[in-house]
Amino acid sequence: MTPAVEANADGLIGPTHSYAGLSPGNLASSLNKGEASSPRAAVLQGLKKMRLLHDLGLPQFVLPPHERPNIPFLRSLGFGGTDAQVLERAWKDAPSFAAAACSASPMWAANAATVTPSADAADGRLHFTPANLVTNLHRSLEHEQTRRSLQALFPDPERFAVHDVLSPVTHLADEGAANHVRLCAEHGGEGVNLLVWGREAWEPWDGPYPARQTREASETIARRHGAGRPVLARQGKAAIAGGAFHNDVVCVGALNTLFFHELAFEHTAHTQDAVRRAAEGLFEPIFVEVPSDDLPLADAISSYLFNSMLIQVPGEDRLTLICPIETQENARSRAVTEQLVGSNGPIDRVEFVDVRQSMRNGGGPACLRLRVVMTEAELAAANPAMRLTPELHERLNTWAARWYRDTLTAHDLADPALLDETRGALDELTRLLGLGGGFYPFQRTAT
Ligand code: SUG
Repeated sequence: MTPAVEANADGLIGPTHSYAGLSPGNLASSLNKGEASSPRAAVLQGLKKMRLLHDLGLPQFVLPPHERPNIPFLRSLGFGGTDAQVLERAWKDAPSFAAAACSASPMWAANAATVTPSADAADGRLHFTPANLVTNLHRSLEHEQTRRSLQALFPDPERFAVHDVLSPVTHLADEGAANHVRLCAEHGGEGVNLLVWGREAWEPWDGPYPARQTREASETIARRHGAGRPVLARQGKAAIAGGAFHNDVVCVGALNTLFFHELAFEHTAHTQDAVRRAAEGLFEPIFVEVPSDDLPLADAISSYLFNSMLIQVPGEDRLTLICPIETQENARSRAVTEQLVGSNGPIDRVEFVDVRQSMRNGGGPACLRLRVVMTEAELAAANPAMRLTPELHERLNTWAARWYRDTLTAHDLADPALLDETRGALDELTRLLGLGGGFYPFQRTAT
């Protein structure tokens, strides 16, 4: 076995971070629609979380925001003229498309891709399939640039396989790592890949909210990555109806521990048995299930207890749960964390982080990061300019303070000055992260 560590690649929150109510079934997104946002506070909160993980000793990478407003998309809808005119006309004639074109949703890197570490892959490479995110228009605009970011971060094809997105059709609707949990004895050892889906490709769907992942999408990814020991499990229908639009809203796992809400899976006992069988000869899974009686689903979702990062701090035996501050503010969720720490179970520490700006769009600490299990050689082959160091952290803080607006309303998104600001910010970022020329569409076309 080649030893490996768990790295995180977080989506750097973009300058158009806003509350546009774009995601049905994501209760926070709907609830906060139309509120003013603070892009500057948002990006600084995200950077602070990245810094915490770095300081705890986990390798931390930065995934750049995408170009928004997405002028090429608006042009594809037939809007013409200068870029400023395109934006203005789109907001006037097709405001829903314009709002989608402005979303900073690539920040939620747990949806960037599904990852298979080299220890699990048939060909010994580290695999990524960018998620097509077809369920929501604004998110379906991400995968092309996401693929470019992943290729910039993981450039060596001998070690890394960055696949094409699954065909962007509803039958293969895919939301990436938010619906995948890898369990193992040690990061570098072989693992069990739990892939959670919400509906089948041809199943008539009658839930109140969309089920964003199909079984066929999960199966396809396992097949193309050559992922060993896949376990397919159905997301609880009641969980989706209650606002768990991704499995990671009600479940998180690390090493041999799966921490989840009673309603997370449609067939809980069956799922546990399947994980146990798949883990035979490797490890004994530990299931930490929180019953609805202790924590009603509505509290789990509003407080995002399970959208926490479950990590092993280097040098420690047991696990640390990094929760959003909203978990601490909810008496029932806080009680669960206290019970965990006091129970002598697998989780012995809880930390709280403030990512409120992202939380108000339904994105907790776990949504903001893509977990990538990496060997020393893979770490050495990753783009060093995209790895967070205290110096880069400092530079990004300064950069954000210079370019990002303190407040942003829906009205401001139509402001042509925002185009110049966001492009100025991204141009500078391209240099800070060593992304090379022509990384963004606006850098490839004369305006
Ligand atoms: O896809 N919110 C995102 C939140 C993604 C959270 N990710 C994970 N659970 N891994 C979504 O629903 C809201 C944007 C808006 O309404 O302005 C949004 O896209």
